[in-house]
Amino acid sequence: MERGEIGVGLVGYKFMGRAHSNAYRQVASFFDVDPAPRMAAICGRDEAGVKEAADTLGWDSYETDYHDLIARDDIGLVDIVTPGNTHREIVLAALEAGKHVLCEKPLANTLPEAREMLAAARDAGTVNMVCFNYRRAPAVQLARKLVEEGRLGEIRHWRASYLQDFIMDPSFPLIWRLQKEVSGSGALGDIGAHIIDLAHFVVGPISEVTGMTETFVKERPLEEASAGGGLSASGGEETGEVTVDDAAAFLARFENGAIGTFEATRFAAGRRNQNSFEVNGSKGSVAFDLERMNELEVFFTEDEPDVQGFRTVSVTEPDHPYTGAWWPPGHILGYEHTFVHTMKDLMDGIKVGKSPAPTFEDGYRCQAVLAAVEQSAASGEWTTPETEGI
Ligand code: SOE
Repeated sequence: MERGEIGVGLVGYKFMGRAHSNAYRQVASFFDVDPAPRMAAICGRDEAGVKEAADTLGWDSYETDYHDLIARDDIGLVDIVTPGNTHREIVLAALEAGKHVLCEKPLANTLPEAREMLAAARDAGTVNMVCFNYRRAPAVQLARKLVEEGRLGEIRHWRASYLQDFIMDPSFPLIWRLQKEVSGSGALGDIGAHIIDLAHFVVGPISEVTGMTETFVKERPLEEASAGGGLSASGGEETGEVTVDDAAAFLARFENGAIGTFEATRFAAGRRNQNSFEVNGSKGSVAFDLERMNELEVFFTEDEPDVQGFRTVSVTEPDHPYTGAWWPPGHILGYEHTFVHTMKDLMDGIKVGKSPAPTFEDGYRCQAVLAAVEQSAASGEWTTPETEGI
């Protein structure tokens, strides 16, 4: 049967642009999606850069102004992978134009922006989704299944950390991720958002938080200075203030009575991208580690005493979500597959006109926790995430 297709316009072409482009290229080859994505145009302000990206990443054309991309009748889905300070304007324009929208995480730089974007998405009635890709690692899906089926019993603990180390060197330049007006926050909103979304996915809503943030390196070379360009009048290298957190840690209470600990840092020497969590329940535990993303550690109190202990489930059997579309058991998947799975579910959502989770409402819930952690870090008080507008 001839399957339909939907024109995709991707705004942004760096790291997430490459990950999303790869997913659009792959999804229809491995999943029976209808519509299938047609890679109509990629957009970026630097013409040389976006032209090269179009050529190397497989896009039919390119645009240098997102307004032109959104105005195109051959584009039905707009995907936003730009820095957080542009999410709101691009999403609102795409929704206004009646497009389906996928937005990278976190949804916005502030809670009011996220609330406005959620309301606009509801008014638009098109499909909306936030790219919290780690939900779609098969082992994360299994963790949620075990919790949802009650096989871990009453959930008592959620324990998560997302550890990176790429900015530990004080000479690392003041990139956009370290400027609050562009990125909204630092490790908290970038990688902390992932473990908040995973907590919502696996355990459920968070009712209150208390947290702290820290900025270890407070001044960094400006990017041009770092590239050997600008020098200050005094002959010293030009520097700028880091206006975001380098690390965040917070406690949480969940609505279901569980308690949570969260840590997000870019100063965990040796941890390149370690996103991990553990859930402890009255009947067992599960533990996930992105560095071993095809495995889930499980423990069940009901196992016979002589064989009780954590064991490793290889989550590659065909009856897990997504795995059967790829390779035989034991042939493992990678980081990029979580984006292909995201696009598969997005295409399925567009087919039936239903926004696949995580939707903009999930994105708003995450933004509310981020805002509550920042508020708590400033006040030293337990803080309840805002739910107005949900
Ligand atoms: C940088 O911290 C980053 O690219 C995040 O922005 C992504 O969401 C994460 O998947 C990998 O690291």
